[in-house]
Formats: sequence, structure tokens, C-alpha cells
Amino acid sequence: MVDVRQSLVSAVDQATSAGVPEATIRKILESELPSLPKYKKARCSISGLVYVTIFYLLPLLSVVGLLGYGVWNYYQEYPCYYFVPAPLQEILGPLADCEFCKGIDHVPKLSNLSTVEFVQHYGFSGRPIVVTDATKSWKASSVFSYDFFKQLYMSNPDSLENDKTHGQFFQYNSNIRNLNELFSMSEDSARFKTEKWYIGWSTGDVDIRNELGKYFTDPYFLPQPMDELPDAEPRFLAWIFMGAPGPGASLHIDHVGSPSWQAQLVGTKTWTLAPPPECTSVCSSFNVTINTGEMIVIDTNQWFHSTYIHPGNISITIGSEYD
Ligand SMILES: O=C(O)CCC(=O)C(=O)O
Ligand SMILES: [Fe+2]
Repeated sequence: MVDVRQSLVSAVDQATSAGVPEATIRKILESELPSLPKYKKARCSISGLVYVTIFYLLPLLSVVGLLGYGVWNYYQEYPCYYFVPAPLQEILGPLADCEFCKGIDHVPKLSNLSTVEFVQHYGFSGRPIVVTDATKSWKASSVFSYDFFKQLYMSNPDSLENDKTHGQFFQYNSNIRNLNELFSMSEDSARFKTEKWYIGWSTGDVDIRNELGKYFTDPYFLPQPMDELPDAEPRFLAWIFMGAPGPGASLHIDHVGSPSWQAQLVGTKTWTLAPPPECTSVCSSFNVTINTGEMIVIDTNQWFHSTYIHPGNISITIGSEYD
């Protein structure tokens, strides 16, 4: 490089001392440059490519890769559930129609609810309700426990693998990352002696569903789906939430498309419901406590919600979306 520069400088010197005007030298140089082999080579030299790759391309790809990996991991863990910070929600999210929450400041507790009343007033209106007699005929409250689920999954390794791969798992604030870890923890951990945990998961496994389905039914007030044939598969249980007294899920909104029901089989849980940020001037936030045996029916796609488990007992719930 230095040699080339030097020879160019002395060539220009010679030309200048020979009386060639500077403008002419400049013109010659400029017109010759693109045709000089060295000049061309320099523009796409291997060392240049290596330099660009090492110092620009690789760092850029690493940053993009890391970001992508982070987003992918987050999506794997929270495919449908995410917390959108209020300011971001306001900027990015479609503005909610606040009609759904206007005038609602508590969750009514109902019983003996007819399907007509449910459909006309609550089911698809975004108005949350608690149905106090929804699990009356179910055996689930006295059967479902940590040990029951552990035994069920451990004796069905294929189902465990199936739900681990295809289901969703919410670890919340716990260290438990999947069903394997949930069911292989020590006896003390399982009883919250060494750690407190609260988790949720969805099951899509046919064997698990068939077994669980022995202990509960579809909520009695839900309309029968139009396309339900006599031998159609029963509606599918989607979610189980279980864990220690204390904080449950932190405030979030779901993007699952349909409203859902959740039955409190063991323990007591308080839900905090909040309207979307753009509705806070016209709608209220409030709490509702779901006692053992009661069922909350709520559109978690519209209401922000968080949960808190009361002291004393593990909380076990099952739930499902409906449409
Ligand atoms: O039961 C909980 O703690 C959270 C439930 C929840 O977020 C949901 O059903 O959407
Ligand atoms: Fe949720």
C-alpha cells in the first residue's frame, strides 16, 4: 500500500516537474483509476470481505439472532399470554370498545343459571360472573391434587411428553419450567416446604383428557355446540392452574380468542380485574374472590387480570375456553 502510494506520488512529482499542469494530471488519474487492475482488486479484496464479515456482519447477525432467540423463547413460554405495558398497549393495541366494561364494578355471584340467561346476558358480553353451583355434581374437587396429577402423568409417559411438547406451561415466579420438573420435584418442594410455586399448564392429550373427564363435565349453563354429534368428542379441558398461597398470575391480558370458565376445585383465589388502559376513565377495576366449588366465567381477552391465592390451602383450578 505504502509502495503504491509512494510510486504514485513520485510519478505525479515527475509529471509536475516536467511541466504537466495539475488539472491534466488529475484528469489522467481519474480516467485511469477504474481501469487499473489493482484498483479493481482492492475494492473486493478477500481481506476486505473478511474485515467486513468479522467487524460488521457477524456482530449484526449475532444481535439479530439473540433478539430472535429471545422473542422465540418468550413466545414458546407465553404463546397466548403476555403482559403489554400500558403505554405500549395504548400506542400499539387496537383501542378497545369500552362498552364492554362500562358500569361494571363487581362480579355478580349467580346460581341456577339457565342457558338462555347465560347467553343473553353474560356469555358473550364481556360481563364476568361467578357461578356458585357450577361444580356441584363434580367429583374433581375431592380427587384432583398434586399427587393425582403426578400419578396420572407419571403412569402415562407418552402423555407427559405430548403435553410437554404441544401444551403450554406457565412458570410464573416459580423455578419450575415444565411438567417433568413439576412432577419430579422433592416431596418437600411439592408441599411448599422448601419453595413456593404457582404454575399453569394446558393439556391437549387424549388420554389425560379421558381420565380427567371422569371427574367433571362441561358447565351446565353452556349452550351445546351446534355441531355436536352424539359421538363427538367432549369439549376439551384446556387449563390447569395449581400452586401455593400467595401471588398467582401477574396482571396480563390474553389473546386466545374466546372467553373462558375456570372452576376453583381446591383453595380460594382472588382475581383482580382491570379494564384496558384506554378505558380506565370510564371503567373500574375490582376484585372478586372465588371460593372452593365456584366458577368464574370471564373474557380474559378483554379484562386484564391477576390472581392471588388465599392462605391455608393449595389452589387447584381447571378451566377451558368456550364459544
Ligand atoms: O388462575 C390463574 O392464576 C390465572 C388464570 C389466567 O390467567 C387465565 O385463565 O387466563
Ligand atoms: Fe390469563
